[in-house]
Amino acid sequence: MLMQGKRGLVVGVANKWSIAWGITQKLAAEGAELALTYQNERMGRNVRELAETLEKPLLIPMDVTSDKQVIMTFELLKRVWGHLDFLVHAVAFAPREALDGQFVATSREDFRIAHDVSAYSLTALANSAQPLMGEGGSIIALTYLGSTRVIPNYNVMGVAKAALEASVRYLAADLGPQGIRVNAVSAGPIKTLAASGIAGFGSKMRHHRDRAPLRRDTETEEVADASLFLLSPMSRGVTGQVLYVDGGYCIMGD
Ligand code: NAD
Ligand code: 0WE
Repeated sequence: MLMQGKRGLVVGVANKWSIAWGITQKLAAEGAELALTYQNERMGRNVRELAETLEKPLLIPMDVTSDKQVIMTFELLKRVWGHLDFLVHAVAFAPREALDGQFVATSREDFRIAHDVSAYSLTALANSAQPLMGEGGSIIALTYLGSTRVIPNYNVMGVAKAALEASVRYLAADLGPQGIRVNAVSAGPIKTLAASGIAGFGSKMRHHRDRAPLRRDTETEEVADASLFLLSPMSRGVTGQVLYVDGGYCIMGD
């Protein structure tokens, strides 16, 4: 029971395939008390159904691009819990047209949206969480190798993930003196809602499976286990890091 007596917020559950849902289930199994946010009412229906399997979860609507909704979420957490131990950021979005063709053609507006949703949101959430994490806490964000390597079609999302990973380091430096750790988990490709409809995703998965030292797909459950490590006291000496959970794919040169 690694998370017994701990309370945390998970942002990014859309459905049962969501990496955030895999993390939620691990945290619940280790005794954590959980709050989940959902992007909008459409997602809310799924999330409410999934949350029926959890013990007294808090369910809160929050679009991360709305300062007002972010503030309202943390006001509610302060009122009901008064304290927060951990935060999971598992949110990414770029307009569909930006994830196709050349990165060089990215519009100003698509660049702005990708960075607002996928990168700035971590800082907004961390700043709101900070006062609730009195005696320390742990924050993680989900990222992808496209931040440091050119992955065809990942395009502006790769640039946003680079900003997200740099944000993890700056946040770790700012919040470290208060005992708050900030890390990222870089997952290999997994078939989730965010991956559906991405041209050639199947071949991306095959390419990964063929080259990764472990010669298999990345599983949500192993991403969740690494997340649990970073959220628990087991990782108390670790902050500002990107932990790759990709079967070793990122070490290969070809
Ligand atoms: P997912 O579609 O289940 O999760 C993405 C979530 O982002 C959804 O819950 C969606 O509601 C939320 N979201 C998007 N815009 C939002 C907004 N404006 N406000 C609030 N929420 C918003 O897909 P996933 O694959 O589980 O993605 C979770 C995280 O994992 C993302 O950061 C993604 O980049 C990362 N990741 C995914 C993979 C993969 O291959 N699936 C690999 C590495 C990293
Ligand atoms: O971060 C992601 C995907 C995030 C994502 C997905 C979508 C699809 C629907 C962001 N925005 C949107 N916008 C939409 O309209 N991943 C790590 C999964 C992913 O996406 C890829 C990948 C991988 C891996 C896109 C191209 C190449 C590889």
